Amino acid sequence: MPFHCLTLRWYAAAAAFLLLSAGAQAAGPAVSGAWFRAMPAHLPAAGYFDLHNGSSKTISLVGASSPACGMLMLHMSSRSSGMEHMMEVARVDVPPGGTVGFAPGGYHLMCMQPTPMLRIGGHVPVTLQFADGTRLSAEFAVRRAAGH
Ligand SMILES: [Cu+2]
Repeated sequence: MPFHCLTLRWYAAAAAFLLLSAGAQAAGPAVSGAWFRAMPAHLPAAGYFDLHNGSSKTISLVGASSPACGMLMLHMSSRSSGMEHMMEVARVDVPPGGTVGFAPGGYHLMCMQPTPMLRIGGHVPVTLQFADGTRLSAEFAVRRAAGH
């Protein structure tokens, strides 16, 4: 009986360790609801998504790239005197366990020179770069300006 008990205990410890490992892998940055608003005539297209930080440290988004965009910038929209302005931002911080929404009127990605890959109804890959060197790839749906 002692041997049997020890064996069971070992299996329980191994199972707990495997669960912890799987949890650690999933606890990085995560992207959801990602899409580009395609504009006519290859005008710059804004990209929207939710960025979740599943880790216990603040993460900082510092850049993005996509083969569907000549250049992909981090932008912030703001309103002043009735006009919407956009400016480039160097980094967007997401607190531990938090989510930052990239949405119309606020943070967004800006696809400066859309290539023919950016087709309405399709998907394009985007790579997000973080300050700690982490990279995260995500698929962005491409929708017409109305958002569907
Ligand atoms: Cu913009």
